[in-house]
Amino acid sequence: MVDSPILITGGAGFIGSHLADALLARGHAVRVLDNLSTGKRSNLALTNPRLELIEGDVADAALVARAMSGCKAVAHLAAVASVQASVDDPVATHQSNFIGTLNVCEAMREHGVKRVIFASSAAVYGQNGEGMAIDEDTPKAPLTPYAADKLASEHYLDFYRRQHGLEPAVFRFFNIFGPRQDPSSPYSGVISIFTERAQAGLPITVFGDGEQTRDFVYVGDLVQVLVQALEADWLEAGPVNVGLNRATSLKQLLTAIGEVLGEMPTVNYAEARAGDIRHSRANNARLLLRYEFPVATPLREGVARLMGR
Ligand code: NAD
Ligand code: UD2
Repeated sequence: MVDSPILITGGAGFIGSHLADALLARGHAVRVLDNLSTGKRSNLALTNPRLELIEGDVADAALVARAMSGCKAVAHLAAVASVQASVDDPVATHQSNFIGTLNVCEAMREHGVKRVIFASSAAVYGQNGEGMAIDEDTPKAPLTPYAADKLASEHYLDFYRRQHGLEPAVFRFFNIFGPRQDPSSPYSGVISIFTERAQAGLPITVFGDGEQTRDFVYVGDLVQVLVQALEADWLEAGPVNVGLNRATSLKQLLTAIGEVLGEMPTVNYAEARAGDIRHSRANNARLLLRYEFPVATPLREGVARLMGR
């Protein structure tokens, strides 16, 4: 019998490629649809015959339908993950970040595929709940095209759930980090930027006083949850925050990097970024109720793995 693959849109990217590795290790066949805009072939185990890469765009409805054919489930992770890119070009990023979701929903309907994981973001809360543990019922305040596209995608997935029986598992990721996260833009994840610069002996710029906090989740821990959501017999509706309910300041992050390197990196302080959120932390009660969350990888260990130590 031919094994039905799990489709991962954006599977050549940071999170998607770790999910592909985990699914292959569990014996699933995997099909990746990715336009390689930020994703890379080298992130994928392409010599594995159970892995297939389709190079193309989720904005192309016909291609998404072809990629969906014969799949047993979908992880829809493809998006322009840079908020700044959505601010600079809302029309172009809308094609990936919203039309892509709609195309996935329609293709699922056409091919009778039910289960879909969706990578939403803490960005849907905007600055609401700042300084508190943000739960899923916190009022939404999408402040950028990126956040608006994520929230609209969530609503459309819920429409397809009610109308067409789709089984969406919507996750609002807080700050995910780990190997393969692209450090090349000034708006890349702070951990990828800091570790890359520290390893190259370059100075690090902290915007603000370094006391701002984030809820950092190691990518391997996130992926264990995504795998459960793909394999579960039954899913409860409603979005789930993915965070540790743990606040880590940039200063604590720098200390962890210094410990792994054996010396403190050189740090410059600059003006805080306009609109920067000071504290972001997830109430993760729903995550812990619905999924078996692993013992969280400690920041220092995650940073060490990222730096290949
Ligand atoms: P990433 O840029 O590494 O991955 C995104 C992937 O999607 C890339 O491989 C890219 O080439 C692909 N892609 C982009 N537009 C596409 C298109 N139109 N058609 C096909 N493929 C396309 O980023 P990531 O951090 O792995 O993000 C994965 C998902 O998680 C994204 O949806 C992102 O918005 C979401 N997310 C990430 C974080 C985080 O902390 N990294 C936080 C919240 C949400
Ligand atoms: C995350 C998302 C962003 C958006 C936002 C919504 C990532 C990479 N960013 O932004 O897309 O969803 O959440 O809340 O997932 N910083 C420095 N120096 C640097 C880079 C960053 O000091 O070189 C600071 C930055 O000003 C911020 C903190 O580090 O205070 C974290 O920055 P980030 O971009 O990694 O994450 P965040 O939560 O601001």
